[in-house]
Amino acid sequence: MNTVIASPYPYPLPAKDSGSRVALVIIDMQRDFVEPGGFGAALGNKVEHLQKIVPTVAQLLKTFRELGLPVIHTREGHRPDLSDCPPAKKRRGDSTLRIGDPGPMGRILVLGEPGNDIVPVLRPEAGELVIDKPGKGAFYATNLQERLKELSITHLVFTGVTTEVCVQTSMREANDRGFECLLVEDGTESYFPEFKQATVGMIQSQGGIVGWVTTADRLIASLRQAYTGSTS
Ligand code: C5J
Repeated sequence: MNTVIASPYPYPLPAKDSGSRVALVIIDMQRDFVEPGGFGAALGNKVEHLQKIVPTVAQLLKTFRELGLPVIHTREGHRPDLSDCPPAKKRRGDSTLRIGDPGPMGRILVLGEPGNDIVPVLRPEAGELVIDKPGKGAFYATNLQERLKELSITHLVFTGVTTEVCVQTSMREANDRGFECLLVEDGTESYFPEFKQATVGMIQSQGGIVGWVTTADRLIASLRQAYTGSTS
């Protein structure tokens, strides 16, 4: 069996041609969260924390594409009429910058606005799944579970932002649905480094209560070994 060096113990990869597949999940790498001049920055967050993972996620994306492995992108956003935004969610946060309000990159967290786009270097390619989600978790009010089943995906590798909010929520939802979940520590970030560290710790605690944690280099080497027979 091919495994990835991970914590709390090696992560098992599905065997080639086993009928079971591993997919990369890239959570919410949206311009509004990641780029200077977006919604996240307007709230006073340090987007530099998030920007530093972009090359790592790009490297993972390239590897999955080269190996012909599935990729799933998510975007947090709401319909323009906000009919899918619970009033409690809209009421939260900074009173001058709420969901649906005009922001620096278009209406905040509204589908189709420039700020809702994925950063150019990670832009989805034709054939890749793009899940628009109104919640923090990627399974809530989406068809993700059905799509994963159709594609025979049983193993999910999580990257993206922010670690303690949408990444962790999605990973917990996936874990509860029986997916084998792996978090790439250097492929996820938070505006708050201490929240990231706490999340990485809690995911792998108690024998992997939510899943496993690894690094991009380790994952890439194992994927190449498992699916091409070579690490280069
Ligand atoms: C995400 C958020 N993507 N922090 N959203 O984590 O509100």
